[in-house]
Amino acid sequence: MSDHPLARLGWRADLDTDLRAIGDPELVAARVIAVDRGRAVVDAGAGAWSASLAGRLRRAAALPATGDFVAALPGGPVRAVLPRRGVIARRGERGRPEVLAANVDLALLATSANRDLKPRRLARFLAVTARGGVEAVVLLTKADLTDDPVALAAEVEGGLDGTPVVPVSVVAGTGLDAVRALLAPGRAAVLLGTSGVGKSTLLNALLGAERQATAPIRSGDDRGRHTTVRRELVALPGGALLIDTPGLRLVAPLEDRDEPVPLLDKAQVKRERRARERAFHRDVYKDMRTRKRDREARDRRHGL
Ligand SMILES: Nc1nc2c(ncn2[C@@H]2O[C@H](COP(=O)(O)OP(=O)(O)O)[C@@H](O)[C@H]2O)c(=O)[nH]1
Ligand SMILES: [Mg+2]
Repeated sequence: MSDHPLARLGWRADLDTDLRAIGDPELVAARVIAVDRGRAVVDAGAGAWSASLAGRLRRAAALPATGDFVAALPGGPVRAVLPRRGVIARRGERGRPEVLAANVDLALLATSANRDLKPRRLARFLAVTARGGVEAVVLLTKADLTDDPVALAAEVEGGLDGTPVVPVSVVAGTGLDAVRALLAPGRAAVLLGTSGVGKSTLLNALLGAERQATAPIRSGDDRGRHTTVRRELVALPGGALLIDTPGLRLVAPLEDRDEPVPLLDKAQVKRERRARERAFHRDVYKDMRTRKRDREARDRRHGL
């Protein structure tokens, strides 16, 4: 790992350029650990502070999300959000994208083996991850509550078009190594799934500490109680980063006609525009060459 102060929190070297491009030497890079009522808890590598947000960041799409890399004054406000790679965004009010987590490499879609298992909900989560450019793995949690979790996992996987399904039980201590194997130092994963499926319990198990509050699900309707109230990024002992989230019962993927997910990556937009222009010019030249060939063939036919 590099000796960048944010290396432990997953800093990407390509962001150095974006930070410098802002042109303010007083700004430092920091990572958003959590978002709290219009403020962001950020860490530049030496401990977290609660930062206010520069005015122009308060618009929904530009609002820093957990996992964002930002430019901030040390101990002070967040001035800019750096380009994102891999986002979890849902369709908010009036079809506007709401970013829930940014710079995530992997989404762990938790669905419990008892009564939470709903293929349509999984499909919606998978639409969200696909749109955000995030790889996904389904975790079949509370595997101890079913007789044959491996068969159930295989059955779910069969309906999923290539997304792996991993059975895991914190109670029985099974599948945890398989989950650890999906995580890598400096890479961020996000736990998604409805409330009560065991996300925080899993995070605590991976952390080896009772950090996140967990709560028994309500008897009767099997739903969780939203014990986890904010999206929070936690560093695990192996160096991987994991974002716990509250339940997302009504997650709606963005649709084609919605505003694009705010990746804020101007370089990417520019690259795509250049590629389109090049393709256009290629077509123009191809057209010119074809016409020239046709003209020459015609001239030859006419013996010129
Ligand atoms: N049987 C069983 N229960 C679990 C397991 N993991 C979590 N739970 C229980 O499920 C309930 C909800 O867990 P929690 O982690 O708060 O769910 P979250 O809302 O997704 O974060 C708690 O009562 C946990 O003890 C598991 O592997 N097996
Ligand atoms: Mg929770």
